Amino acid sequence: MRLAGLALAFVLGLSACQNEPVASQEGGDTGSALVLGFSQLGSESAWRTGNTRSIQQAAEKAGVQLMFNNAQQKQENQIKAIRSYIAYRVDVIAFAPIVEDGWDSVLSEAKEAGIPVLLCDRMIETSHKDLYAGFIGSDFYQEGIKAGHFLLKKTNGQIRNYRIAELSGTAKSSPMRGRYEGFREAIAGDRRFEIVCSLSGDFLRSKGKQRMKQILDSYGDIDVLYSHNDSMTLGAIEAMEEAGVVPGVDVIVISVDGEQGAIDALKAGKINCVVECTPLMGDKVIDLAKQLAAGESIPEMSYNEERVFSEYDDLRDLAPRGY
Ligand code: GZL
Repeated sequence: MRLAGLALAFVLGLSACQNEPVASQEGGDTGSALVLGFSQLGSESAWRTGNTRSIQQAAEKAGVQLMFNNAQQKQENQIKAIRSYIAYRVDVIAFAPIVEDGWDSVLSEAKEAGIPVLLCDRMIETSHKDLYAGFIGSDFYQEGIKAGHFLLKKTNGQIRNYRIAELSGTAKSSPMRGRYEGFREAIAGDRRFEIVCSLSGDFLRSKGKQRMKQILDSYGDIDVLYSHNDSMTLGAIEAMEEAGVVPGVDVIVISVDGEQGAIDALKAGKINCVVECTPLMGDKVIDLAKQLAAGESIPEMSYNEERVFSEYDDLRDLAPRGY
């Protein structure tokens, strides 16, 4: 049956370069192995490549046949990949939705095909909660709250104004929205703070650098940078240093993810706070997929345990981050 499904997938006109699902296990009898179709949104950051590695390694370890597709930051590629997994009749579909909207149609097709769907990393907006079985990832709103709470701690007792620049993540994505809203909630009512600009860096290091240059050129003195991910932060640090601005000293720098590069910058005093958002959820994804394949229900929302790293911590013994 699956071979026919695969042939159908090719008839659907999937271009081999972008959307052909790639089975991560060579040969062998896959009759017994759980087949998981995974649509990854891209490879835009160290976080994302760490997330992909975690899922692939967990599948390998568990003997799960993983069909994997990198959508290269395009929703239409994710939708094509999900349709190919439906045609192939995988046991479970999992994906990291690049944006919140536009999934109802393809997820209705998965439901009609009787294939359970697991949301990984990012959330979707839908009025039809029955279109997915559950979510595994982070609470982005709490990440924003944690970033704001650090800023309150860092500036405690200071009677002065603070001009804040924000580098936001991919527009219309759930991490961007949660981090945006949570941060504002945490500092609401404190009249010392003014968010003077919020520019999208799309979670990309190159755009983070470009936007920081724009901010330094166009918005005058900045006292705080709040950046939605470490990749953009590391780009922004380059821009600050090229402009003679000392990150972590002239500008309070608050970032999210916890990738090794950012922790190294934190230890070097160039970042003041890194809110952890772990990509290393592969084992949980595989466990949840196995439960779904066995016909079991799973929690609607499963959240990863995460912490905050800051200049107030002794990080000398912190284990390598793995992403
Ligand atoms: C958050 C994840 C975000 C990371 C970025 O769970 O979706 O996408 O914060 C990544 O680094 O690009």
